[in-house]
Amino acid sequence: MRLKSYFSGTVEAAMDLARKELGDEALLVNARPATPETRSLGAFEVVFGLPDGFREPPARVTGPAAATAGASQDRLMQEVTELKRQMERMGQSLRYPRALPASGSLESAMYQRLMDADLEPALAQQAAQGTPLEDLFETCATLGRSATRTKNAGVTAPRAVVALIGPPGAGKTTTLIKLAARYGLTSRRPAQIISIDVNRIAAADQLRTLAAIVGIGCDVVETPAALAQVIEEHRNKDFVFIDTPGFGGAEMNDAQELAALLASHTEMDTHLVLPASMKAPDLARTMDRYEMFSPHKLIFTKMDETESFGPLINESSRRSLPISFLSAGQNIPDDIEPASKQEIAQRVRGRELLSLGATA
Ligand SMILES: Nc1nc2c(ncn2[C@@H]2O[C@H](COP(=O)(O)OP(=O)(O)OP(=O)(O)O)[C@@H](O)[C@H]2O)c(=O)[nH]1
Ligand SMILES: [Mg+2]
Repeated sequence: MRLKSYFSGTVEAAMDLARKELGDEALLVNARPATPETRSLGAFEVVFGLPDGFREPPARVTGPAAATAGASQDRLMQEVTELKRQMERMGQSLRYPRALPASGSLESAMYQRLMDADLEPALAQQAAQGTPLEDLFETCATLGRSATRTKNAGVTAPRAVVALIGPPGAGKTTTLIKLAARYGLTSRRPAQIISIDVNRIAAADQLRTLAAIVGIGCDVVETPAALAQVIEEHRNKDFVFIDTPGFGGAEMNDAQELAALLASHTEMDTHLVLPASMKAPDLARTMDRYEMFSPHKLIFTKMDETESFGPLINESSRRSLPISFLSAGQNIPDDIEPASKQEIAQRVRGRELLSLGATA
């Protein structure tokens, strides 16, 4: 089966366009708001699957297609990633192939509300048709890989080696201190903070100062090899928290060595820290970039700076990664909470929908 997209100002208009050109044989696999890259073609995109052997009219070369000819390798990579994402969405849509809910129905109101929360159309459709949002994603509010243990004073206890990774300014350092204070200090079990944030002296200073305030030791290392060694030196610590630098889109080459170490370390519990306030397509792209670290869990920060929480579920579902913690403010150590399915689902559904459901 091949895919073909149609763009227009409304989903209905895009569908009309597609049906006129393709007839009834083509299968609707997705309908969604256009991405920033394709928005110039229309506010909505519908994607149709064309059966093998389907003959379509000669393609018209439009703006983006023409632009692609001169695109850089980076741009090409982005397009491949976007295509991959579309294929994943198509897979979801094919598993739930019902048409969009009829307008005016409660189902349609729910669908619209969930779309407004930036939930993926395929997930919004499932939820509007009765699948609880809670069944569409995972949470796991734990620190450490459960198999890892440490021995202190003859007592064997679970050991947590936790690394926070994520884009610049996501809130990694602040979140790390909150977790160290909340889980390391209050349990009175030995903890250590390690920073591999060497390029920016000020960043290491920020962490050292915060670590001193919460009363936890802090080492600063310069290379991934040194990091591995210091983790080993602290093998008697119950908690090791590792802060890493934020790598921007153009800096991912610099991240490779660190990514390889974290991905291969058997004790490592790597949490990808992402701002909930990031635009949905940027969030998806950032997650794709950080795949090389093989993260185990997702932490969403800046929950206080957005009202659209659908992307939390989109990304957890798309990558099959559980959400571990949520941060909703700058206060250390208070503004952090273990992620709960009910809480996240309620935020995505919103209040109006709850009352709408209650009156139905
Ligand atoms: N509103 C809000 N601000 C936050 C939250 N978490 C962190 N911040 C703020 O975001 C800014 C960046 O936080 P950092 O912890 O330094 O971010 P980082 O990911 O370590 O940044 P780099 O090390 O530069 O990559 C700081 O001003 C934090 O106070 C949150 O949940 N809500
Ligand atoms: Mg930092």
